[in-house]
Amino acid sequence: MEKVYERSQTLKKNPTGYCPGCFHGVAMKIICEIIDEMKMQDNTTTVLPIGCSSMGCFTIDTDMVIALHGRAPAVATGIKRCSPERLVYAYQGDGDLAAIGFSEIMYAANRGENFTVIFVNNSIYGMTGGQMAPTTLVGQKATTSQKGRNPENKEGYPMHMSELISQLKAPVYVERCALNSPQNILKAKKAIKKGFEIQLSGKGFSFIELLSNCPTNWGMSPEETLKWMEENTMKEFPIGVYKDISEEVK
Ligand SMILES: Cc1ncc(C[n+]2csc(CCOP(=O)(O)OP(=O)(O)O)c2C)c(N)n1
Ligand code: SF4
Ligand SMILES: [Mg+2]
Repeated sequence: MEKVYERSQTLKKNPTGYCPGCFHGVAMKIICEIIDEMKMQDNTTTVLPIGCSSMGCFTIDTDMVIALHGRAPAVATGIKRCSPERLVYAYQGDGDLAAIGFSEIMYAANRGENFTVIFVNNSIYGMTGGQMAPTTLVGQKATTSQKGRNPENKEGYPMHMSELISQLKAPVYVERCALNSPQNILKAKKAIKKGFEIQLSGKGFSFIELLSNCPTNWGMSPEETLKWMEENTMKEFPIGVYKDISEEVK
């Protein structure tokens, strides 16, 4: 049999709203491929947040809700509890999830809600023009920290969401992946699919962090972001499985 590389059915035919070289488009493409492979297009609800993620409404062709800033886990909780047979996932940026929505994500994870969160960490507020996020690296420049994030200036340190969530008892599966190379994109695809499968077998909360880029607000070409991610982001945020109790949970 001949293998054909086709456009995913769940991927809308519109141009995306993303800047050239932005990995939001890559993340959404692999999510759409997984939904196709699992034959779940008609039974999936995507919960988008505020941020560049919200432009997923031009890209992902499933049922969809755009939640208020940070509130995607609360909205996903309601949808999943009312429709337990649906595949429900929240797709959130780092400003959305780790700043304004910190409480929502921690409590949804701690309750062990049976849905999946895909956390796109580009270490900056992309949509609003490059302000410092909780995940901004020490020394990384942002419009609100023009000399670079400085903990000595009471700007704090990067927050590690996968590590924090994996300390809780209820979450079943927590993995951090990166979108900076074809190998890592394939690993990310495997991780998201595993999270979705855990959810569909009723086992509980899964959280997949995707290290991403923002060429526009990092002030780099897409190629330069690849090197920068490898030398900086991935050193601060090591990729790997932080928790997996999916074999033990009934
Ligand atoms: C209640 C509220 N506060 C602030 C904003 C402004 N705002 C829109 S997007 C955003 C940050 C998004 O950053 P992130 O979640 O990292 O997403 P990215 O765009 O980087 O993917 C902010 C602060 C808003 N829309 N609503
Ligand atoms: S502003 Fe950044 S995160 Fe948003 S679409 Fe452009 S490159 Fe992507
Ligand atoms: Mg961001």
